[in-house]
Amino acid sequence: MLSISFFLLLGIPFLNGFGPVPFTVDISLGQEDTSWISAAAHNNMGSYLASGDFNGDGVQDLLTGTSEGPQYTEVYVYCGRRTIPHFIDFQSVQPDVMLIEGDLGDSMGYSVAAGDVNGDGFDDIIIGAPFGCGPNNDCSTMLEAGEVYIIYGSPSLPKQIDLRTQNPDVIIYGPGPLRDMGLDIKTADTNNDGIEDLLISSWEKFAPFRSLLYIVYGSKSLPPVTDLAIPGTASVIYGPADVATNLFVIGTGDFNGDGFTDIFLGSPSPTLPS
Ligand SMILES: [Ca+2]
Ligand SMILES: [Ca+2]
Ligand SMILES: [Ca+2]
Ligand SMILES: [Ca+2]
Repeated sequence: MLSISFFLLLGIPFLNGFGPVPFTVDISLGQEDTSWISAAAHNNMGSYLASGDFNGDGVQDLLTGTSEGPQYTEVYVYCGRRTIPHFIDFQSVQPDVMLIEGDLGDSMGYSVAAGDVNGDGFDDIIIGAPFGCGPNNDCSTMLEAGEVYIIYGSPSLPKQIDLRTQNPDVIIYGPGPLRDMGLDIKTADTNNDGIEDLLISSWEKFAPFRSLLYIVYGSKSLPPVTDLAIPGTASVIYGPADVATNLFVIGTGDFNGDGFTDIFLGSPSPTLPS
């Protein structure tokens, strides 16, 4: 069975943080600090990663999706700790792992992001499901509308959340069918209010085939449901009318020194979920 692995090198307190320089690590010889293997074949685990301190213990945690699960889609949160095993097989129940499950066909976990979007000091778990079918899960009218879920960080994160039966803390719906809202998600404080905002890539997969970026502003009082079909719920940046162009945030920072975070948009042309 072909599964996808990824590898983590842990910095150690020496010169550049990794060890004596120059150094050599050969993953084919198992010299990485830890490697993780996915729960099932062909589920794209590790294609998107994000990190943040979701449980507020001062140690960074890892968030990764598996957008092509055999039965449904899954997202894993690995809560960082001082001693990480050399090998983690996600096919079995693991300590320090939180499992989030979603609807079959939604490609939940195709994108993931981390950021403190409610300003409580805990990084939040942000998950894109670009093939989600909207508020009533009606794929006959809202096919590929796209959904984004937020689960607030907390010292008491549950071991498992099943989004087929449980609501996240916040859900954002795409404004209509064929949008793939949530194709890519980044976070940055773009309006300088001290709370990180959501930068969500989307499409209009109908003439003239535009790519879009939604900015949903973080807030201490985010509503549990945001429907982007309602005008005024988000800022919108439209990309060029070009079916081949994605509008992804490829970098953020204050590049003109005015104290406000700026956004670099690019078109990395990733493979769309199928
Ligand atoms: Ca942590
Ligand atoms: Ca938070
Ligand atoms: Ca903000
Ligand atoms: Ca700026």
